[in-house]
Amino acid sequence: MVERRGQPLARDAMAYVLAGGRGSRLMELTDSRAKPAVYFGGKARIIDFALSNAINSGIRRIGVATQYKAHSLIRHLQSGWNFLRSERNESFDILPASQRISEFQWYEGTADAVYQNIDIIESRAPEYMVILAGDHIYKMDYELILQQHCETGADVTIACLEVPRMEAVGFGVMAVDEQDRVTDFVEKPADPPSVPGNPDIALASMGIYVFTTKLLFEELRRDAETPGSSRDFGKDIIPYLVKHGKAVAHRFNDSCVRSGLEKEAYWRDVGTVDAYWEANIDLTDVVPKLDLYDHSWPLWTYAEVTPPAKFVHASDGRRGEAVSSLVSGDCIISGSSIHRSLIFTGTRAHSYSTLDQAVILPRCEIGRGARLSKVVVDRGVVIPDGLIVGEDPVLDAQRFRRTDNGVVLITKSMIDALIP
Ligand code: ADQ
Ligand code: ADP
Repeated sequence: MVERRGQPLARDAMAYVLAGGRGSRLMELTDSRAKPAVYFGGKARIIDFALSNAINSGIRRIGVATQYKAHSLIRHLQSGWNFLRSERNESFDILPASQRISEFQWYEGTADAVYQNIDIIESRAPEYMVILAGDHIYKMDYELILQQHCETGADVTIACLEVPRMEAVGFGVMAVDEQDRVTDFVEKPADPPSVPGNPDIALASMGIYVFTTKLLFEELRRDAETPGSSRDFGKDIIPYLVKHGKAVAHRFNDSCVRSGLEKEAYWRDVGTVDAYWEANIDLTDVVPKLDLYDHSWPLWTYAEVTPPAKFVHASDGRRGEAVSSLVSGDCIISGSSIHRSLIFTGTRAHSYSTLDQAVILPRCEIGRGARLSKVVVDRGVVIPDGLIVGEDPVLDAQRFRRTDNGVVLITKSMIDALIP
């Protein structure tokens, strides 16, 4: 860890997690839950990464703004994240849309998701606000961005990533001077500007912003009175401050490595079925880029109390085994062969089934003799005996959701449709 100077600023900060977006490119995986509530890494949900970063950074006041299909997310937050205590000047606020300023109005944009809860934030009295997205996989020490924010006297400090220039079309992209002061900011440009000296790299906003609370509230109130504003950080608040105030870039690639959290900076959006599948399967590498076993930066989540995973022979002696795989509690792998896969809590895999590069969400059943490869199987799916997926692309695409990269997403309703 980096040596901290003086009092940690994290104790004066509130982390405010924007968790209202659907994440529609995850297709049927977000039919019934918001993207931050999607399962990830064998045990956790996507939002646990931002929340664990906040706790590990020393932040003890947290707000989560929810909107789209929030039930599963809220249940998870209430079960796992309710340990912060007001008696210790800590807080955990779940802030669904349509509750505050107007009874009927949803959050218009990300800035509105903060604006509508100004009174609740005020009651928690943080000096700094760390605005976060709830849908990214990464480790970050927010103390470092808070320190930089105070040292530079910026109005807003924006965490940024170096990305290949043409991948930057989906981000807010910034230009900076030698002191990393942001001189220009364009939200989702068709032709992203590159960094000086490297035409192939652009500086992309991670959607992580640090403000003093006072200035943030002033900006949100100004924006709320600006006709035509979409009430969004990326589209409205940040471009305004780049033009009329002082915005500074915080370089994640440097700070992630400098803080000792990863050997090489790691950040994933997992916004598509392919990216989601790949980031999960990457965890089965012998030395994965994302280390979930680092006790100095634990990934906290709500996990059911379960019996251990169990591996047994089938009655005729066929081995039940898993290699290069992550298998959670309450799984029984009986005479089934599992390779390079992630099996979440509570799955039963029956004899003569094989799983290869499979992401199996909680409480599934893999029928006898089923053969699945390159799949994502949604929670609670019962795979029929003998089902084969990953060998006939045309058939897979007819029956399930198959991506261009050949990853097959299987949900309950797709399995139901197979039964005549
Ligand atoms: P996007 O990811 O496109 O760009 P957006 O869809 O607004 O921005 O989502 C940002 C976060 O806010 C997500 O975590 C989402 O779940 C949440 N969210 C979206 N709408 C919400 C609402 N109405 N209420 C509550 N939460 C909501 C943003 C920035 C870019 C930046 C990328 C980095 O605008 O500049 O590059 O994030 O991923
Ligand atoms: P198959 O793989 O042939 O379908 P089963 O699913 O019936 O086999 O289970 C095989 C083995 O898994 C059982 O003999 C037992 O050892 C173990 N098992 C199954 N269910 C349970 C359970 N509820 N608790 C503990 N062990 C179980």
